[in-house]
Amino acid sequence: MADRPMLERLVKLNDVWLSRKDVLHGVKSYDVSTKKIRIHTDCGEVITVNNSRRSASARALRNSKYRKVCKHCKLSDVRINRFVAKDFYDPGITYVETPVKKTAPKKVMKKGMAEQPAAAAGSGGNSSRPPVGAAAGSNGSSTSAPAAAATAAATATAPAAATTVAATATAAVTAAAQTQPAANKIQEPVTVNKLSQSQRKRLETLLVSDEIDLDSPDLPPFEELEAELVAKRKAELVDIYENSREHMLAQLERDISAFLISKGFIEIKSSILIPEEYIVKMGIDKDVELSKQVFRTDDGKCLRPMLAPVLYNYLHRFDKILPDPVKIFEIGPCYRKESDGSSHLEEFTMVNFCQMGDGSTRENLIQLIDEFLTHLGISYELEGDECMVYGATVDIMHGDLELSSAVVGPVPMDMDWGVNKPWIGAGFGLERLLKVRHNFKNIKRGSRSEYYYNGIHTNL
Ligand code: ATP
Ligand code: 9VF
Ligand code: MG
Repeated sequence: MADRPMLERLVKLNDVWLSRKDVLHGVKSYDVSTKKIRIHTDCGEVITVNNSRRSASARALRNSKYRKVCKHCKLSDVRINRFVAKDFYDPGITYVETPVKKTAPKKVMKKGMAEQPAAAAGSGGNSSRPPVGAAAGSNGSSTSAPAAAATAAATATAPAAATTVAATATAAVTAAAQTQPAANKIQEPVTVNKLSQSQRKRLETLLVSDEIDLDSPDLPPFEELEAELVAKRKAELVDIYENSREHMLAQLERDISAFLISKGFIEIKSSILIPEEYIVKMGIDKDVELSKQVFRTDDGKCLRPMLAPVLYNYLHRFDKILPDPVKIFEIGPCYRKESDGSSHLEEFTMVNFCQMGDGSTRENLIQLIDEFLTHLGISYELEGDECMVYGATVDIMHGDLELSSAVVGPVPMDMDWGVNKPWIGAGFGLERLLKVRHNFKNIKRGSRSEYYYNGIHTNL
C-alpha cells in the first residue's frame, strides 16, 4: 500500500476542489508555500489550507463523493466524471486511509449524507451529474477503496458519538433532577460554576491581573465571562491603537533613558553578542551557576547575561576622555538560561547605570535609586545580600521580588578591567518593574513576546 498523495497532487489530478460543505468547485489555479496550498476556484473563491496528506480536504479529494456542484464554476461533465472516476490513479495502488478519530457530530452528518446518495445528488441542479458515492466500485479498480474505507470508518464512529451525546444528556437530566428544590420551599438558585481546567486556563490568559477571582462562588458562566473579557481586551487594544500606540517595555525604556540622561548619565548601546571570555573575566568560572546559564554560540561568543563587562570597558576608556565623575548607563536585552517561572525570563531587559569617581558613595547610590523608583512610582525595601561577582550587594526588593542588585565599589575585579577609581552601580530588570507596576501574575506579560501586547494576550 502506498502513502497518500499530497493535497497539492490531489488538486492537480482531480482539477476540482471540494468545499467543506461538499460542494464541487473547478480549480482555476493554485499555488503552494512550504506548508500551505492556496486554491483559486473558477467561481472566484480563494481557499488556503494545509498542504497535507492527512487533511480532511485530501481525504475528500481521494474520495469521489460530493453533495452538489457550484453553479458559478460551470463545471463540465468531463471534469465532474474525472473527479468521480479517478482513473488517473494507478489502479494497482491502494492508499491507506486513517480511521476517523474524532466522534464529532459533523462526521456523523457526513455519514448520513453518504447514506442518501440519490437525494443529495438531486439537489445540485446538474442532472447529468453522477450520484454521490457512484464511483465506489464503478470502474472496478482498487482506487475506490479509500471511499469505502472512509464510509466504514464514519459508520463505526457514528454510534459512539450518538451514545456519548445520549449519556451526557442523561447525566444532565439526572443532575437537574437532583438539584430541583422541593416544591414547597423557596430557594435561591445556587450557581455552582466549576470551571474545567482548560476553561480556567483560557480565563487566566484573558485576565491581565487578578481583576476577577476565578474561585468566587458566584462567577458567571464560562461563556459569558469569556465573551466579556474578550470584548474588554479588544477594546483596550483598540484604545492603545487609537491613543498611545506605545509598547510598555519600549515606553519604560524611553522613560528610564530620559530620567538617567537628565541625571547626567550618558547612554550606551553595545552589542548583545559578546566574547565568552568576558564572563570568565567577571569572575564567573565554568562551574559557577551563572556560567551554566549563559547561551553560548559556536564562535567563542555568547548572548550577554549582563551589561557590566562592556560598561567596565567603557569606564576604562571614558576615564581618559570625560570629566570626573564618569556616569554611564545601558538598557537592553540580556539572556540567561532559567528554570524558575513567574519572575524569570530567558530574554529580559536590564538597565545598568553606574558612576565612577567623585561622589561614588553608598548614600548617593541609595539617593539615586530612591529618585529612580519614585520617578517610576514603585515602592521598595532595601536588603543586604552577597553575590559571587561583587561580594556585598544592596538588593532592592518589592516584597519577595528582587528588582535590582546594587553595588558600592571598588571591588578586586576592577583591576582586571583597568578601573581604579571608586564606583557605584545598579542593575534593574525592566520586566520586573512592569510586573510590579501592573500587578502581573507572570513576568511574561510585560516582556518581549509574540502573544502579549502590553499585558494583553492577543489570541482574542
Ligand atoms: P535572581 O536572583 O532573581 O535570579 P539575580 O540576582 O541573578 O536575580 P542580577 O544578576 O542581580 O540578578 O541582575 C540584576 C537584575 O536583573 C535583577 O535584580 C532582576 O531585576 C533582573 N534579572 C535578572 N535575571 C533576570 C531574569 N532571568 N528575568 C528577568 N529579570 C532578571
Ligand atoms: C551592579 C547587576 C562593574 C562598575 C561596569 C557596574 C554594576 C550590579 C549589576 C548585574 C551584574 N553592578 N546583573 O556594575 O553596576 O553585573 O551582575 Si560596573
Ligand atoms: Mg541580584
